[in-house]
Amino acid sequence: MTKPNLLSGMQPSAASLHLGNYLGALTQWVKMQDDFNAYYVIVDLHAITVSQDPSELRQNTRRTAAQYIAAGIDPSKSALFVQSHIPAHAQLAWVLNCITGFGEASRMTQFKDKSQKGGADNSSVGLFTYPILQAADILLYQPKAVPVGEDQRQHLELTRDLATRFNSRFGKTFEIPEAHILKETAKIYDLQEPTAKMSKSAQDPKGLVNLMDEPSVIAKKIKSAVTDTDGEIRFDREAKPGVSNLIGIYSAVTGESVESFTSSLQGQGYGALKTAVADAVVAELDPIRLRAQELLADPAELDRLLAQGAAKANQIAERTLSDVYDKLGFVRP
Ligand code: ATP
Ligand code: LTN
Repeated sequence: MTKPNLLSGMQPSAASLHLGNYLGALTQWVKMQDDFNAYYVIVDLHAITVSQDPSELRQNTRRTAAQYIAAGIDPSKSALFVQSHIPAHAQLAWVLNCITGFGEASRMTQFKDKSQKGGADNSSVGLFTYPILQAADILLYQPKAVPVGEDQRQHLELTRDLATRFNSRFGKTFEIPEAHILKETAKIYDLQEPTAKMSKSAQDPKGLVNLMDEPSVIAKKIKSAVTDTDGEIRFDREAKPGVSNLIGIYSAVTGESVESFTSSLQGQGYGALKTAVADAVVAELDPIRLRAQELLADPAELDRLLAQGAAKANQIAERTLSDVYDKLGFVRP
């Protein structure tokens, strides 16, 4: 039986993924590669919707790829590739631009947020059409499932609307993809500000555990995590966000339930809690960091793996694009 297709994407916008990206998204992508024919794309065309330093972009693209492979994305099972290697993304995006209403695109809340932060004159037209390029990323691969965080729900709705519109005007061309929204319970919070999600755009780097951090750095960050003064080890997100975040991280990393972990620590203090969490996180991340470093030490091999992913992706992307061009009435060479 052939497996259904799955596609997801990540921006190469930082030198390291953080623990939130890893526990909230990447570990689930790793699990899903057995049940789906998975396509995982590093979206460099999306990255340039805001200004990028060229040498950092090049480095971050390879570093992102290395961390995904090190964390368990298997390039022999799934296609891991770079968006700009597949011309069809930009080509289909143009077609979809021409069936998207201006008002429809103007309603995207992520654009409103991002453009407000940078000021209207600093926002590019590329940032405005970002969700339409994302729709192209998805629709080229005919996926049934698209695993994303809650913040991407609106972009997935737009993608479904565009696919439905194209299919009804020109005949069945695209699979209508389902958003597979990653669990809220997998959400990891900032260690210094435990009511805010852990995010690479955080104010204070101490709040963020990075996959590429050395063990001593990880331990130090966890040991200086903000807690509270009542001294009780108990899971309660409202009353005890800092302690609950640490318990949540432990449970997500080890698979042990919150109840069993908290009862094992009864009578002990926050020092013991932090030591247990730091040890578990280091044990989980250290092999990933070392493997990523190994991969990065051989960029030619890494580029070969990405080229192999692109070759697999290009086949289906070209097939879909060619069908789209035919249906539109383009004269074919
Ligand atoms: P930003 O700086 O824009 O907030 P980010 O670091 O939060 O970015 P994204 O690139 O938006 O990360 O997200 C990549 C993936 O990681 C998404 O699927 C998202 O849901 C997941 N993710 C990001 N942060 C967390 C978090 N703190 N907890 C759980 N999952 C997260
Ligand atoms: N916008 C997404 C990244 C992204 C994506 C995609 C996710 C680009 N193209 C296609 C899923 C499918 C983000 O910021 N997380």
